[in-house]
Amino acid sequence: MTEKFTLIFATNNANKVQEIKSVLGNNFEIISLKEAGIDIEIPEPYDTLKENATEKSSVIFRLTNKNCFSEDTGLEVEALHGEPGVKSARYANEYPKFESNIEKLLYNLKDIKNRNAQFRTVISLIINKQEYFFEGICKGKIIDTPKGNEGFGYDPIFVPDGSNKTFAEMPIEEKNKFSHRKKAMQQLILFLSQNKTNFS
Ligand code: ITT
Repeated sequence: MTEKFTLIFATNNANKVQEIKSVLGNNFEIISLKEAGIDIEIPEPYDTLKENATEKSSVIFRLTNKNCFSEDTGLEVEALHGEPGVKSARYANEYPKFESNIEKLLYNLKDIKNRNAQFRTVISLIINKQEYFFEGICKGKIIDTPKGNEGFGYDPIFVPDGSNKTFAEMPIEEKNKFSHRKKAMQQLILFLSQNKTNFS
């Protein structure tokens, strides 16, 4: 790995691309599906983050034959037995809309005192035709009223442990101090750095 190492990021979520690009060092380059000129909606039919991540990376690997990765993320709420979890994007209905997902979650948590939750990200990396997984978890609490305009998804109602602000009240650099996505990505970067002689 002498030059910049390039990976396609199999996602249609522009916020994820922005966050992941913000944690990359100089040795890596990420190309989003949009930047690669790939316009495809990949179904996420499985019951686990890991299987859905595999589905997204495998579809793009079959299409491009290039090294790539994807990630699937869920918000797991303790009092709701891990829901919305793998269904986070389409919790309220089939058509993902952040506001209605938040509304449904807050409704389901009405009068419930236990507000513990965690974001969990699973990355599937396909490199030299082999698949590797990386995971990142961020624990925190769900608040009653959305706060902040940054970020996406459930960010306005999630306060990570160690902060008194929601993710939506933080610029990306601050979210990265806590973020599930950053933790998973750091592992991927470490793995690539440690194995660089094996990959091209
Ligand atoms: P791709 O599958 O194209 O990557 P997606 O938005 O469908 O993008 P997921 O399947 O991983 O992504 O869906 C996870 C949903 O969970 C996402 O739509 C958000 O609502 C929420 N989510 C994921 N990461 C989040 C984060 O860092 N902060 C807040 N909400 C998040």
